[in-house]
Amino acid sequence: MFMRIDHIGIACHDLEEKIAFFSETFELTVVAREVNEEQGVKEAMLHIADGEGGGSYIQLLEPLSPDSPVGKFLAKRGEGVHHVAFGVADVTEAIDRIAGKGVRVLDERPRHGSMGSQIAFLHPKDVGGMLTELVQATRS
Ligand code: MC0
Repeated sequence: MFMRIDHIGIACHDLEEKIAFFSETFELTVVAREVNEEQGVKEAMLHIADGEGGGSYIQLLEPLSPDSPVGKFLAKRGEGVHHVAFGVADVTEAIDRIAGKGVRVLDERPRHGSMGSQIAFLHPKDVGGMLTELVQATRS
């Protein structure tokens, strides 16, 4: 079902500061920046490599407000890995297959994600404590 790790999402207080750190330290290039109001984040994608069905990235996330998912996460746990996102060929099909196995899917229908992707989240409590995201990348 999973084709690759699409991205690791990292929660931070200061997006510009973390972009400078990750791009300079690991020599990564920022390929996209976006504000996603629905998800309550300002974010940047740093490209690592290309794989089957899309690339893999580090995603840096700054909350738009304290009561957003990333804002709440930062208040509770501080900066760090917020979620792991796996690339799938068809996110709607993956949602159905995973929900059928009893895992809570937080998005019944795909939502808009980075770089035109279609995404859905799985409840961390049903996935060993890891907030898990499914990503169907944009077809080029
Ligand atoms: C919360 N919990 C987590 C967690 N967030 N565990 C692991 N990783 C996380 N990121 C745990 C809490 O510690 C708590 O456990 C329990 O889940 C309930 O959390 P809560 O703080 O009470 O918050 P809720 O229940 O209101 O919301 C948690 C939930 C929510 C995961 C359902 O954050 C959500 O719907 N997330 C999906 C959307 C999202 O995260 N969007 C931002 C990234 P205890 O044991 O303390 O009870 S958007 C994005 O990344 C897009 C742009 C993209 O990739 O393209």
